Amino acid sequence: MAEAKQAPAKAPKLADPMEASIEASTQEMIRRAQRLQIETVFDRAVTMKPCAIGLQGICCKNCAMGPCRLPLPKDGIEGEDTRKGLCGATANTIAARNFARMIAAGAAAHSDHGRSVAETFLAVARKETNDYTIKDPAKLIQIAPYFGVATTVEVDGKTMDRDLDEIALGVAEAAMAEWGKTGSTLAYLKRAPQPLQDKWKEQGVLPRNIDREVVDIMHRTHMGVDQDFKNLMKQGTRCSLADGWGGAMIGTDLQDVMFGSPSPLQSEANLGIMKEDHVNIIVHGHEPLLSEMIVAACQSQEMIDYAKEKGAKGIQLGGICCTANEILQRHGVPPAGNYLQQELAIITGACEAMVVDVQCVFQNLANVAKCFHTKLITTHPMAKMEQENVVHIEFDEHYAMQDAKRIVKLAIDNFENRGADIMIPRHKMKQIAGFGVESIRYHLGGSFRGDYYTLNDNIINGRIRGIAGVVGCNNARTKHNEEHITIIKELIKNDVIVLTTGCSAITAGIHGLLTPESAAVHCGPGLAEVCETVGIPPVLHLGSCVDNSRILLAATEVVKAGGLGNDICDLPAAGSAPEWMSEKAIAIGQYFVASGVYTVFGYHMPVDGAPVFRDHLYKDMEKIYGGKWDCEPDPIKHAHKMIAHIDKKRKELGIDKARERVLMDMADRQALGMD
Ligand code: BF8
Repeated sequence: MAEAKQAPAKAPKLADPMEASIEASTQEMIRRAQRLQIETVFDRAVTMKPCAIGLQGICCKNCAMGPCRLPLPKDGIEGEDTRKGLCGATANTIAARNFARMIAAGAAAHSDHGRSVAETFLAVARKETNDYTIKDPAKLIQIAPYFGVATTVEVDGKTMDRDLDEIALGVAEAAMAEWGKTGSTLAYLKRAPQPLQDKWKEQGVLPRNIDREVVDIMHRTHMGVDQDFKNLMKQGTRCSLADGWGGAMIGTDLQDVMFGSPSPLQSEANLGIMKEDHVNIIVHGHEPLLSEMIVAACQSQEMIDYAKEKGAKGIQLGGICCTANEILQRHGVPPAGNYLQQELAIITGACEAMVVDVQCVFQNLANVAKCFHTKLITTHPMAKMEQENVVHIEFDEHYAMQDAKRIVKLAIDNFENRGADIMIPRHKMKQIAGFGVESIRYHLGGSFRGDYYTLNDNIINGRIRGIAGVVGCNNARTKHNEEHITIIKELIKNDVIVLTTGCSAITAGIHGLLTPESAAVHCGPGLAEVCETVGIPPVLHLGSCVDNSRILLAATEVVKAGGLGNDICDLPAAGSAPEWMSEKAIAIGQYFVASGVYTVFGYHMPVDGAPVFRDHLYKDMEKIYGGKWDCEPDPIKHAHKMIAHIDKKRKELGIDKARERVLMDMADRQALGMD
């Protein structure tokens, strides 16, 4: 019998670099990866398509009778929606259960990060570690009252400052209790504007403790429990608030107490920050407990000398993802890239070590690292990798500096193993980062009429049309960075000041939007004037994703400063996550919505297969909390939906006319006899 002819092996489909990203160094590195036959996320996004039913949120795999898939009929639904899973679960129930589970996972990720920070702070307060200290005592004193910890004592009828160590211990113990306390609700909820707190109380969504709200979702989404999409979302809301006004906010604050509150500083961003003649160490992940120590270790004379001994000119530290934002905002360490650039940092061939902890870390890093000398080091007990080339060095905060030096030394020792074929893209941009509630107060505050008076005044007089939070991930299903940049540029062109965090902030830095000079190039006349006068960029980098809590508090400060309503939902403000991909983004989106913010996601929302549930998020939420969800993949339309909302709020506040006056040119004013 003749042998069957074998069809020639098909070459795998590869990503087109120009279609995959708008960013030059990313395009260059995708090309290099393809030349070296190293597969990246961009190629996988071409060869593997997402599941259409999962994409719409209507696949239930919560029991072994399923997975039950409830596709929408091609021509839509006429009359009654009769779709059911084996148990009878409707599309609304299934989509709401899936959505709530995303919130639970996102809240768990942020809040468990917050817990690690609180545990370390407790160790500091108990003097069990010398490696961490209290760097911002003012912040400690500021937050203590929310935890019921007194900051003064009465001695002989006189009020005296209380001992800082006692305050620290009180705050640490009270903060730790937030994860499991009984009989009350979360301490930080009282930081929100009173009308918002009243709404939450009326709706019965005040979180009891952080862990309970996550467990509650896992229970009620188990087979055969909550089968009412509105009730499921009520708990989804409660859990999201336990994240934004709970675990994430505590994480941010205690990080500021231990590592210092950020203040504006200059740095750079993009893969071009790596240096050919230096030992390059990339830290990637989220919790700054280890990365803070790695920064200190890299700056130590002992390690610098050791690197020189090994033939390098020094040590270049860079970050990826939110770890990058943490060490950028406090130390000026430059980000090497955002979420979709993690593999590319290794593909330079010049990365001696990539050190990862938790969240947003690709397992494929191990496969990429195998092609080079790069040591991929996992450090967290809950985040290991199965591949054999991965080194696990478990980080213990009680021996923090010792562990950090061990890791840095490993990277330095690896310098001599670097191959000859390296390619570091030249691209990098200058940026100003490190903004926060306090620095906005400093730059845009006023001495007489309230903390955020200058900001409010400029919103009221129309120079600043409104405020937008543009945050979140990259997603390989969208063109890398394109949506972030198009939306941000469209907003600032229309005089909307942008607050940014997470990978969106790194993106803004990479594309040169985090400099004061960019205001003259990209902003409308009103925002450009304000930025030039106070010397700030039109896009303010507020940190990592847990630092979205800073946006909530900044919005609260704007409410407090007066003239723009009584609640966050009254503000001419909107939120956006243009290229979201993570469950954390859904948790963040829901706590923004429940705090009164109109929140638009790009790409898609996993609710399209359940139109009634979708309407609950896109319409009903506004009647309950003042904020609502929306989705718009087209970036220009996306920005204009946000602007339309801002204009609607300006009208409701009666300040829409002021803006028309401000944007008139001299001739218009003269025609009206105004000048
Ligand atoms: O928490 S923005 S890709 S790095 S999830 Fe992840 Fe998304 Fe980046 Fe930070 Ni946030």
